[in-house]
Amino acid sequence: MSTLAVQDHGVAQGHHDHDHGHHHHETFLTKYIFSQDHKMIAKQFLITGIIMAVIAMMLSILFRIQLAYPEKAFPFLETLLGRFAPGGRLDTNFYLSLVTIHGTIMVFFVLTAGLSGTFSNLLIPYQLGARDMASPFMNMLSYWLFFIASCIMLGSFFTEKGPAGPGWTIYPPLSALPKAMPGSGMGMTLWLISMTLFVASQLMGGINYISTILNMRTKGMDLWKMPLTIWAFFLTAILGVLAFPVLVAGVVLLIFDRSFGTSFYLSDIVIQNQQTTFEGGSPILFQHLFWFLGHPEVYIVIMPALGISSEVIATNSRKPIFGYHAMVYSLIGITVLSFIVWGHHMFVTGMNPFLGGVFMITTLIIAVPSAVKTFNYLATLWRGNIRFTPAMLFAIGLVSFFISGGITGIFLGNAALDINLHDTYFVVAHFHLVMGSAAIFGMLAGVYHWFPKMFGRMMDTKLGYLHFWLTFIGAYLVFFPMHFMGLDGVPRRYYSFTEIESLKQWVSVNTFITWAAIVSALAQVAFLWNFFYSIFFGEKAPQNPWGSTTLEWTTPVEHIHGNWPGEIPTVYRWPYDYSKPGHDTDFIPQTTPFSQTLASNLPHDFEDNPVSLEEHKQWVNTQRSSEKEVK
Ligand code: HEM
Ligand SMILES: [Cu+2]
Repeated sequence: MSTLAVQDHGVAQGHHDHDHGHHHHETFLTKYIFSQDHKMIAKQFLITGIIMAVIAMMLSILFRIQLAYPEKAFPFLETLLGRFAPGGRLDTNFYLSLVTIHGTIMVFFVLTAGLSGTFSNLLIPYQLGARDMASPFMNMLSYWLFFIASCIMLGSFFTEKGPAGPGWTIYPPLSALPKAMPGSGMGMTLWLISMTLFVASQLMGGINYISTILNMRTKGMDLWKMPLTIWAFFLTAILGVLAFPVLVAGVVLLIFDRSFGTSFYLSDIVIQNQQTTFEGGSPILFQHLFWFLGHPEVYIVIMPALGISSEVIATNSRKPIFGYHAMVYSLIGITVLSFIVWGHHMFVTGMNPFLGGVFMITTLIIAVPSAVKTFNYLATLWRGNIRFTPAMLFAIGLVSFFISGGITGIFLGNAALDINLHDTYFVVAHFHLVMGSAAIFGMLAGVYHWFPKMFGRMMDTKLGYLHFWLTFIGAYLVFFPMHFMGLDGVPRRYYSFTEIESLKQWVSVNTFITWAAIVSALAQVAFLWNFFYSIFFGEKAPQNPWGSTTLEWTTPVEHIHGNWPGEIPTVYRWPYDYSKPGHDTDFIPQTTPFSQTLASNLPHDFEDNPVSLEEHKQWVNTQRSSEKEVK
């Protein structure tokens, strides 16, 4: 089967594997630090991601204080931040740096690396029946590049003028002219270095995921038997591998403009009455390159979360996922379409209206597969035998945010409306619901669901409920009012808008939002406590706590090298055989052969096996007639 055996790792891949060739002498360093084991790398991504999320959240609280009390001084801010908050008020430029680093960390370091890195690493080998990634060594390298990139990004806080300030989209000219603002100097340079390493890490991860999925599936695991999580990670990896290099290309040209006097993005700029030497470049070129990554990026963030929620919702509704094939095709549709919609971020750049029209149509079309997915979630929940585990609540929360944030996307996709709403808080509200909240909820659903698999222990359910309700209500209280501010024209990225008379009335709403944000931030303490406490002291987990059908729950609770002690199990059926009448448990694992029970939800499972398809049909008929007799 697999030609891509993991030779460098000493693990025989495939189903006829013998005892491992040699033993590994594991030291602390090879086990916890430079581990090449996908399960350990998943934990490394998760814990780094959680730390970055806490930092980014605290940054948002800092700038929210400024928005809530625009004229007030808080001495503790000066104690905390020193020269960045002279007299207890945030420095204006530092405010922009905070917004920039908050956005950068959340989008890239938490939701791209933290979410995708954790669950792709954990689940791809587990759910496909592989002993590890195609290249465990490259996998390790991918984590360490990510780690170094994180350190450099955070390190920029210790430069003289502070971190990058042009926003997470780093538009020129602010990003291209080192003298433009304090955040255009050293901090900007570190941002560019950090992101280049970050992209290298993403490419190593992505190529590994793709080749593992294509080459290392166990016997019987054809593409149509893969769980939807794997489909989502697969398509996400393809998106990343195709889109991220374009960002690097854009960044390299930006470095040339900054340091070597080229004019890719700049032309005819006068600084303090002095004509610069730039001519002929265009900042719009940068926007094209940026958003060619930037738009797929929002799907890189949301697709793994959607995959995770499919899994969690089907398991906890005890029902076969509704429309499995439709779910896969809509993921494929989103993947393809997301490359031809980037221009909707540039409606106000003066693009030719015909071109704007094209981007508008493609953007609105992408709402169709998204709506299909939403419909499938709701249909799966419909009349399910729902178990409200914390993971399930977070998955349902995702569906809620995906709907309420997605609807405003339809408004923004219309060029005529976007021209008014662009760069207002309406946009901030939209992307925080659909990307920020929905994706974070998907990640949390995944953490609660697979915690027993990762750490062999259970998390506390009551704390999980507390965490869910405070965060769910908190997120709506924070982001919902922002729509109305946006409709009234409150601009984003403004340190203080109170000089504009008509906008003063929004200060009280801002104060409300800030307090809601502080409460939601405090709610995360319940999660952090639960998470770190349960790693060491949680109740011991059973092998298959949620009654799931997928392969990862057939491995021992204690992690072992190579995942399965003996042979890798063979797969016979799709992953959503829940609640089949006539079977004594309400789930049939993928490893149960048809000779033991012929129940399957997909006739497709019997492809290449006409005999068992015939038997299956007879079996279904006997089931039906015996059901009728009972009635
Ligand atoms: C505690 C929760 C959060 C709060 C209170 C919050 C609040 C904010 C606010 C007020 C802004 C600045 C808007 C402006 O002035 O333009 C902002 C920017 C941003 N946030 Fe959040 N946010 C939170 C969580 C998240 C999450 C989970 C994400 C992940 C997607 C995220 C991504 C961003 C991005 C991309 C920006 C734009 C940065 C820029 O303009 O360059 N935020 N956030
Ligand atoms: Cu977009």
